[in-house]
Amino acid sequence: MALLTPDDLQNMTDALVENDNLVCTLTGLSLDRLCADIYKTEKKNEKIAIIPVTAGCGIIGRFSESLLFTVQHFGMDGFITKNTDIAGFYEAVTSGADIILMADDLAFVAYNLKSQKIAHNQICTGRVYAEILCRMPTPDAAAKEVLVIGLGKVGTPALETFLDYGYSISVFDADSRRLNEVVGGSGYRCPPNSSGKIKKYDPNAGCKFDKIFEATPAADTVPECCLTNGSVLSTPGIPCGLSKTLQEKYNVKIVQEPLGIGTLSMLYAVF
Ligand code: NAD
Ligand code: 2YJ
Ligand code: MG
Repeated sequence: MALLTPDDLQNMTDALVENDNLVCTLTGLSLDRLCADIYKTEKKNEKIAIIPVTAGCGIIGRFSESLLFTVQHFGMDGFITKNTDIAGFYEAVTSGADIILMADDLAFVAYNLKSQKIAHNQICTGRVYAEILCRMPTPDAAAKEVLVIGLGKVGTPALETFLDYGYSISVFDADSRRLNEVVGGSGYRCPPNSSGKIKKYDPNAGCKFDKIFEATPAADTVPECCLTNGSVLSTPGIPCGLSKTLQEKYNVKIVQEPLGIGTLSMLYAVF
C-alpha cells in the first residue's frame, strides 16, 4: 500500500488548478462539471468535515489541509475537525456535517451522513482519470484505443469505464499473474463481460497510443515505443510513470495530481 507523503502534496494546490485548466482544454469540461456529469449529481451546500486519522502510520502532513483546499477550491463549505479519530467523528456529526472525508492506511472514504452513500478513493480515482480520456474527442470514432498500465485497485475500476465507452483496451502489469487474470476476465475486481475486449500490450507490435492511463507506484513505466507526438497520459500514479525526457520528446500532455481530482470524484459520487 503506497501512502502519500507530505512531499507528494507540496505543490498540490498549483497542480489542482493547472490540471483543472488542462482537463477543460482536453474535454471542454472543468473538473467540477465533469464529475457532476459522471455521477449525475450536483452539490447542494453540503457541509464537509475532514477528520484527521492517527491509526496505522498516523497523520500525514498536508493531507487534511489538501482536502480542505480541494473542498473550498470547488466552492464547498468544509472544515477540519479539531479532534482526531472517533472524537473527530463525534465532533463532525455534532457540528452538523453532511459529508465526512477520512482516511487510514488502507482506505480513504467519503461518507454522506444523510443519504448513507459511501465512496472509495481508489474506485473514484480510477473512474475520473479514465473518464477524462474517454471524453476527449477521438479523430476517428472507430479508433477507440487505450493503453492501461497498472491493474491494481485504481487501474481495475478504470477498465470498467473504458469498456462502458466501447474502447479496445491494451493492458500491462509487472505482475504477470495479475495481467493474466485481467486478460482472462477472472480474479479480483475484474470487470464482468470483458472477455475479448482486453488484450495484453505487446511492445514489439509497434502500436502507438493517443491515450494512455497509468496507475502504478513506479517510475518509468510508460515505454517510449507506445508514444506518439501529442499522446495524452492520464495518470493518478505517484510518482509519474513518464520520464521528463520522453514527455518533452513526444510533447505528451499529462493529467496528474496527487489527491484533489480523486477527492472531487468521491464527493460527487456521494452528493
Ligand atoms: P495497487 O498496488 O493496487 O496497484 C498497482 C499495480 O501496479 C499493481 O498491480 C502492480 O503489480 C503494478 N505495478 C507496479 N510496478 C509496476 C511497473 N513497474 N510496471 C507495471 N506495473 C507495475 O495500487 P493502487 O491502489 O492501484 O494505486 C496505484 C498508484 O496510484 C499508487 O501510486 C497510488 O499512490 C496512486 N494513487 C493516486 C491517487 C491520486 O489521487 N492521484 C489516488 C489513489 C492512488
Ligand atoms: O488523516 C491522515 O492524515 C492520514 N491518516 C491519511 C492517510 C492517507 N491514506 C493513504 O494515503 C492510503 N494510501 C489510502 C488512501 C489512498 C489515497 N491515495
Ligand atoms: Mg487525484
